[in-house]
Amino acid sequence: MDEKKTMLSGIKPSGDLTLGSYLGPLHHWPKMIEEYDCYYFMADLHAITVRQNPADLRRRTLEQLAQYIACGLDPEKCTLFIQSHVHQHAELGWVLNCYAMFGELSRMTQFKDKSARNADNINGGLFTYPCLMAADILLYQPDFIPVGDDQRQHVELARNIVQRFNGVYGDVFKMPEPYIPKVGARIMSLTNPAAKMSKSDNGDTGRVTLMDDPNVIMKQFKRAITDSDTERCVRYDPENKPGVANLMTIYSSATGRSFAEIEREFDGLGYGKFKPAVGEAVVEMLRPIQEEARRIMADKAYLEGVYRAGAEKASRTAEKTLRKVYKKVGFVAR
Ligand code: AQP
Repeated sequence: MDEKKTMLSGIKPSGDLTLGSYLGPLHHWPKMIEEYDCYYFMADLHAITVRQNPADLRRRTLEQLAQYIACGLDPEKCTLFIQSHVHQHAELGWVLNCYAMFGELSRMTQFKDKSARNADNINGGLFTYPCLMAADILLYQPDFIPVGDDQRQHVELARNIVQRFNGVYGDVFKMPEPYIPKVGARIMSLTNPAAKMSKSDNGDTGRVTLMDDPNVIMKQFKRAITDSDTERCVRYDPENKPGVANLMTIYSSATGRSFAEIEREFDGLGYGKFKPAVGEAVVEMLRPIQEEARRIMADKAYLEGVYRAGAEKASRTAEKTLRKVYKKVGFVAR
């Protein structure tokens, strides 16, 4: 019998995957598939809380799948699927809407941030998407979920929903535990180290995408913000030198070197040598991923096979949970 624990994660195809998407969640995922029964998805239902160009959304969803595989997610060893292909997400999402409180949803900092950024489109989905996220998680009864620290609040909400729902109907959902990786947990914008590097910041010079040309990557790093003090030395001090700390985090993730080793390596060399070195390390880290992603993207039949098989497998698991929920709340069986 398969004793592997289950885990699940997804990324919205709301923009091209960035270095933040990679060093935050994505590069941890392949290590997980040996140990856990993993479900990874393209969260297209979540992407439409912000208006998307339909052709771009379709293209990015498939590119994201190709990039997942290129980053080491072997479809034979984990389940890769497109969220909208597994209808149980939207269905359970609705049910959970009825078990989340207006007050709880109003407190979500992401809702506040996103409504401020999309003042002309503060739609209902933006408000209730944490319920859909709870459904994404709970359908698969995972043991834990890897999340960036900005998603911690959503996992808390999912846990509240579980407590509330199980309190009424018995043990329906497994209580999910958040897993927050330590190094590389949060990659900041190269031009504004106070803001996270985001996929949807179009035209932002602070962003590096997974598929950026090496010349573009080098240019972005050469103009990255370091700090304004006169010391100009490479030292890990996130509070006083957030730009340098961000670059050190990126360099450390790309090379496997510790912060102490990096400080020694650039001792007395200043930022003029450090910034291009970070750029080169990133170019080298991404090179094999880019080549593999291009190769996979060219094989549409293969990609289609992967997402169809993934949706079938995910649906089978998700349906078991949904049926149980429908029965518990009192829906007549089909
Ligand atoms: N810069 C980042 N550093 C570390 N982790 C990051 N994540 C996103 N950006 C960084 C983590 O990626 C997971 C999935 O992200 P998502 O696309 O579902 O949501 P998001 O956090 O809203 O990502 P973006 O890039 O900021 O999207 P947009 O621009 O559309 O809002 C999450 O675990 C997240 O922490």
